[in-house]
Amino acid sequence: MSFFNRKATDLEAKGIDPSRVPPGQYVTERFPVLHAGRTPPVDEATYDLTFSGLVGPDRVFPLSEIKAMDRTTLTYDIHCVTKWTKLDTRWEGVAVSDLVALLEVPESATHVLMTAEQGFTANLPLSDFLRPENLFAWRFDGEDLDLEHGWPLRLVVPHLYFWKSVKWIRGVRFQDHDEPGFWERNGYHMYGDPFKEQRYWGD
Ligand SMILES: Nc1nc2c(c(=O)[nH]1)N[C@H]1C(S)=C(S)[C@@H](COP(=O)(O)O)O[C@H]1N2
Ligand SMILES: [Mo]
Repeated sequence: MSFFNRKATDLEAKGIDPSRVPPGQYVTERFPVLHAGRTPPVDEATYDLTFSGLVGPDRVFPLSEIKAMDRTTLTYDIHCVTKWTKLDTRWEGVAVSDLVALLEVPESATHVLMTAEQGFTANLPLSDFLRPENLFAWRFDGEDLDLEHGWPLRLVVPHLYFWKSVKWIRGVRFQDHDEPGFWERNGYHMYGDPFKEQRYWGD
C-alpha cells in the first residue's frame, strides 16, 4: 500500500474523512501556539480595530462596539503551514462580512493588508477576506480565547493556511493592489491554499 493510501486508511479508521486533511498535513488534537515575537500585552479597555485605505476616512471600532454586535458561532477545520491540522474547531465572534457591511467598500478595492499588535501583517484578496465563514473571533470552544491565541480579537480565515488568521488584529487596509505581509515577504506563498499545498514562493 502506498504511503498516501495508508494515511487515508488510518484516518478512516479514526472516523475521519481523509478528504478533510490537506496533502502533507497531520491531524492533531492539541492547539499549538505559533507567532513571530512575543505575546503582546493587550489592554482590552483601549483595544480597537481600524479600517483604512480605500474605504475613506479611517473607521475605528472599539472592541466593546464589536462585542455588542450580533455574534456568529461556526465550526471548521484549520490548517497550519507547519503541517498540523485541527478538525472541528469552534469559534465565536462577529462575521467579517457583518462588520464590513458597515463600511463603503469601493469597486477599486481588490485586496486587504491586515496589521496586528507589534506589527505582524498578512495580505488577502478582498473576496477571500469577505467569505461568509470568516470571523473576528474572541471565543474558542465555548471559552474566551487565550491571550496567546489572539485574545481579545483575532481573524479566522479557515480556507487558507492559518498564518493568514491574524491574532491581535488591529487594522485592515483596503487597497487596489496586493502587497505581501510578514510571512509573504519571508518566503511564504502570497495566497496559501492548503489543499493546493501553496506553502512557499513557487509552490
Ligand atoms: N499577530 C500575529 N498573528 C499571527 C501570527 C503572528 O506571528 N502574529 N502567526 C500566524 C501563524 S504563522 C499561525 S500558524 C497562527 C497560529 O495561531 P495559534 O497560535 O492560535 O495556533 O497565527 C497566525 N497569526
Ligand atoms: Mo504558521
